[in-house]
Amino acid sequence: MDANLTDIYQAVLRGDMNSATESVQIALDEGITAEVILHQGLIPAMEEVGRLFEEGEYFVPEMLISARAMQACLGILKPLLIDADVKPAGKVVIGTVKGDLHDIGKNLVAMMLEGGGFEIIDLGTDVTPEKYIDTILSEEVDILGMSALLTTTMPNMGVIITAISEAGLRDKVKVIIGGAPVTADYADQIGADGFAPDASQAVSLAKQLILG
Ligand code: B1M
Repeated sequence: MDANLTDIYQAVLRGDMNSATESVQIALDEGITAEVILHQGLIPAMEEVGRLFEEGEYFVPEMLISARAMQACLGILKPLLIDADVKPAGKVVIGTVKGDLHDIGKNLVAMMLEGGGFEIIDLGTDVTPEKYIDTILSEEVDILGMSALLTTTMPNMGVIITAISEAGLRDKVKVIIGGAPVTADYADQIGADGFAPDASQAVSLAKQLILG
């Protein structure tokens, strides 16, 4: 791995926000692209944080400070991942489902969708079915995007789809879902229109659903 990417990886792993953001800036100055920094530095670091948590070496505070470091780095990369000249492809309401506070992946998906020309309404985390319904009613939404990182909150995706169906809104929006425990089979099972394993495939999926 390039030394700059190793520095970024290590800094996120340590939860050292200042060092992580400095290393990202140095990497950019040296010509490493935002995509490479994301996929070869930041995302692998968060995967390692998850592994260390599973093994009992990291606890919630360590996960939290690593997440803060990652978010700060994403703040620097955001303008570079978004192409401002793209015409609006549609409107997406996105959120992390009720009971779930993980938002790094959701933020990344929102960022890449914005980069792909979609207008984004980000409802944040711990989003209730009512909040989704209110947004579909008040905005011309084309796509409803849901993220879940916990096996315990994943079923809330199905609850939300049932709620929008009962509100008579299911035909108004395409539903896309994702998050570490989510699968294409699960998307079929709960009646979503599609699943994406990562942020760039979420953009292709959204475009395919809207533009055909
Ligand atoms: Co938590 N956590 N966490 N955590 N956390 C996981 C998810 C876990 C797998 C760690 C582990 O055990 N290995 C585990 C879940 C186990 C399970 O359910 N089977 C876990 C746990 C247990 C918990 C707590 C319960 C811990 C506790 O309190 N005892 C707790 C729950 C809190 C809650 O939500 N109610 C908790 C808390 C936290 C923090 C707050 C400390 C922090 C989150 C901070 C934040 O998000 N602001 C945190 C973190 C950082 C993680 C890990 C380490 C990293 C998650 C992450 O950001 N990944 C995670 C371990 C892991 O995932 N390996 C873990 C990077 C991100 C870019 O990837 O989110 O997968 P991801 O998103 C990807 C794709 O999934 C996809 O695209 C993204 C970009 O490529 N995608 C979509 C995501 N959403 C999509 C939506 C789409 C399409 C694609 O369409 C709309």
